[in-house]
Amino acid sequence: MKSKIVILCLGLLYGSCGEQSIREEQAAEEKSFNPVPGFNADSAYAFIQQQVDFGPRVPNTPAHRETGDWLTGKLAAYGFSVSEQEFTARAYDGKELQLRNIIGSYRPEASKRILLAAHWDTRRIADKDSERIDEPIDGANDGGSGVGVLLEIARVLHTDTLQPDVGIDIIFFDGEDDGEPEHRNFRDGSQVWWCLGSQHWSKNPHARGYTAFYGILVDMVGGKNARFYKEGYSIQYAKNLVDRVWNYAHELGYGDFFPMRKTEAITDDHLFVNQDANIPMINIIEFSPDYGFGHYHHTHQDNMDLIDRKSLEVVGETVLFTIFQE
Ligand code: AHN
Ligand code: ZN
Repeated sequence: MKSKIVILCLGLLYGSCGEQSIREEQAAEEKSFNPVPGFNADSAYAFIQQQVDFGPRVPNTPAHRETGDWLTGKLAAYGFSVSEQEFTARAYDGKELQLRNIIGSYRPEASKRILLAAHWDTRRIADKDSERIDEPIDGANDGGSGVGVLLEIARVLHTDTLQPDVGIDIIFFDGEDDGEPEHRNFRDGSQVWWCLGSQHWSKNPHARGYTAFYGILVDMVGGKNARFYKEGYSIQYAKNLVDRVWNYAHELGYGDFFPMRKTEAITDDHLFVNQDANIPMINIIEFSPDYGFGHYHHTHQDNMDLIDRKSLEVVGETVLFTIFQE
């Protein structure tokens, strides 16, 4: 058992005296947490910059292939056992996409496992922009940020002497962001065209009988002044985990970023992991109950100017904290 950090909440003790003080001392909340290594937001930021520098990570392009090779190399360099899932999937417009899920396992022998995931592909169109709507976006936040945070967690696990008591799997899902365009007549509602990589993996996991204790998906976690509300499917499938993670964020002083408020259910990779792989998975995503996705969403404003190290830090530290408490 590793040593614990004890935070004694002194607030309740102030003003106590006489015979009351013993009862109040007992009532004082004593919280004990495992120590957690530091998360370097500059490093996470640099991982996003490197992805953006490859160019838009649109399936069937050289930038997509090169980024995929780079991601497998990074996970391997950080001591993860890497497996890849290559497959073709059809897009809403009939296009055949060559897709690639990238899975890294840390301490593959550990039976209790936590799954961390993000999508690594970016959208081939800027359909919510007013100009250059047929051109692909940088996807610094939508695609880049989740991967950046998880690569930094991988680096920390490799580098730090503090180690979690669980095995960690990191999955970079492909083909999340090629769903049907907005404001174009689109009829075929027979299937979900988003999340093609997680739909494939959830029905065909990389290892027979693979399961995890739970999962955390991160999507659009680098935007300046981002707010992460309790997303609908996360509450439906893994309410206790949502509450635990949000409470941890508040313990860490990041309450402003993690409001104790629900937002609607978002079709994202975690839905298929919950439904088809039967692993309870939550989504940390920027989606407001008041105005929905951020102004930058699926526009050319989703570039490095949007990315704020503070948002990366609050999410990275909260996720690291969570896995170190297991
Ligand atoms: C919907 O727009 C309903 N789902 C896609 C979620 C998403 C897009 N995440 C990132 N880009
Ligand atoms: Zn998107």
